[in-house]
Amino acid sequence: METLNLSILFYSFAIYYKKLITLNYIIYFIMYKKFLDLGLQPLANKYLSKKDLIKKKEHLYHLEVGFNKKSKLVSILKNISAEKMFDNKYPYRSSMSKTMRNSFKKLAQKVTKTFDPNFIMEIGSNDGSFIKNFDKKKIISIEPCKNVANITKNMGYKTYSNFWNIKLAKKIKSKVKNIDLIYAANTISHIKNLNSVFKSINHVLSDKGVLIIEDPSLLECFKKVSYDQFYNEHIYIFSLLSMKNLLKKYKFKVFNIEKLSTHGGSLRYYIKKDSNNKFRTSKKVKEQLNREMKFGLNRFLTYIKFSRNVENSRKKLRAILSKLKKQNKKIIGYGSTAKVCTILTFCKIKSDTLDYFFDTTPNKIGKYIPGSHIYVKKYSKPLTNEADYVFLGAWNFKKEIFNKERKFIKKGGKFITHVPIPKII
Ligand code: DWN
Ligand code: SAH
Repeated sequence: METLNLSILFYSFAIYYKKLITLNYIIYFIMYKKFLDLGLQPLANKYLSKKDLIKKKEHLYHLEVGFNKKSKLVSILKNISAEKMFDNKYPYRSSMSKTMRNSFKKLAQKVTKTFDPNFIMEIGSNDGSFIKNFDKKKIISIEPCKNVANITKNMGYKTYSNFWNIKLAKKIKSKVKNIDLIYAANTISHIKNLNSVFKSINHVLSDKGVLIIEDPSLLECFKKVSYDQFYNEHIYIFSLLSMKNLLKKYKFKVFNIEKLSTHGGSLRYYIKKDSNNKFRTSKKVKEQLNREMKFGLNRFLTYIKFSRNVENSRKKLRAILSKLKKQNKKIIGYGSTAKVCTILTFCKIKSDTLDYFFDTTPNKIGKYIPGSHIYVKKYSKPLTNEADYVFLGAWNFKKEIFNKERKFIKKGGKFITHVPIPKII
C-alpha cells in the first residue's frame, strides 16, 4: 500500500512537471525548497552567430532556485550537463578585467608569503590569470574547456584539460606528491557533484596543506538583490553556513575567511584538514557566521523575502527603461556578462530597448547574447557620445569601468544599474 501511494505521488509530480521528469529533479525537489523562479532561460555563455539566430535553435531551461533547509545550501534546481556548458567554445576570459588580474596577483603574493607552498594546483584556471604569477615548475592547473586550456598550455604551464574528479586526482597524485596549496576561484560553485570535488581534493592535498575556495557570497547577493548571480553555471551560491556544513562531511574545516569586493561580493574560504593543527581558527569565521545568522540565511522566510525583492527589482528596472525609451533616449549595454543573461531574459529586455552591448571579450564580439539576442560590439576606446544612457551589465566592475569612462561621466553621460536597487547613476 505504501509503495502504491509513493508511486501515485511520483507519477503526480511527473505529470505536473511534464518537462522536468528526471530522477535528478525529483530528488532535488525533495531536498530543496524552491524560493525563486526566474523563468525560461538560455545557457548564459552560449553566444549566437547570425546563422544560429536564423536557425532559431536555442536551448532554454527553467531557472528555479531552491534552499536546502538542512544543509542551508542554495542551488539551482535544473541539472545541465557540464560537458554542454564547458566545451571547446567557452568564451569567458578571467583576464578581461584589471580588477581580477590584480586580485589574483595580490593573492599569489600573499599565499607565497604566508604558506610558502612546495607545489600548487589550481582548479578552473581559465586563461591563467592566477597561475601566471608562479614559476611553471611549481604549479599545475585544471581547465576542462579545451580552447581555454590551450592558452595556459601555450604559455608553458602544465594544464590538464579535464573536469576535476577522482580519476584525475589519482592520476595527478601518482605524479606529484607534495601539493600543499589548492586554489579554486569561481569554480567549485560550478560543479554539481560536490562529493566528488571534496573527496578528490582530499586525495591530493597534503596533510598540512591549505585549500582556498573563492565564490560569490549568498549574503552579498541577498543584500544587493543581485539575482543575476543565478544562471546555469552557478549551480550553487555558497554562504559560510552552507560551506561549513558541507565540509564537515569530508573532515575539512574553514579556519579563516576574507570578504572580497570582487564579483559583486565574494567570500574567500581558507580550509584545512581536520587533523591539521597548524592553523588556529580566526575570529573572522565566527563573525561572518553571526552576520549570516543575523540576516536570516538559516530561515526560509528570508528566501521568500528575497524573491519578493527580485520581483520589485524587475518592475523598477523595466519602469526606468521604458520611461527613457518613451523620451527617445538611446541606451546601450556595457559588459556582456553571464549574469546579464538572467536580467535581460527575466525582465524581457531586448534590442528595442538596449541597442547593443559593448564588450572586450574576443569570443563574444560580433555575436548575439543568448536569450535576448542583443548584439555584442567590440569595445575599443572609452565612451564619448555613443548613447544617452549605459546599462551596466558588468556592475561588479563598476569602479574599474567608471574610472575608464570618467570623461563620458564628466560630460553628463549616465549609467543605469540594477544593484542594489535599479537606478540611474
Ligand atoms: O563565475 C563566473 C565568472 C567568474 O565569470 C563564470 N561562470 C562566468 C563569468 O561570469 P560573468 O560573465 O558574469 O563574469 P564577469 O567577469 O563579470 O564578466 C565581465 C564581462 O564584462 C566580460 O565579458 C568582460 C566585460 N568587460 C568589459 O567589456 N569591459 C569587463 C570590464 C571590466 C570592462 O572594462
Ligand atoms: N577561476 C577563474 C575562472 C572562473 S569561470 C576566475 O575566477 O576567473 C569558471 C571556470 O571553471 C571555467 O573556466 C570552467 O571551465 C571551469 N570549470 C567548470 N567546471 C569545472 C570542473 N568540473 N573542473 C574544473 N574546472 C571547471
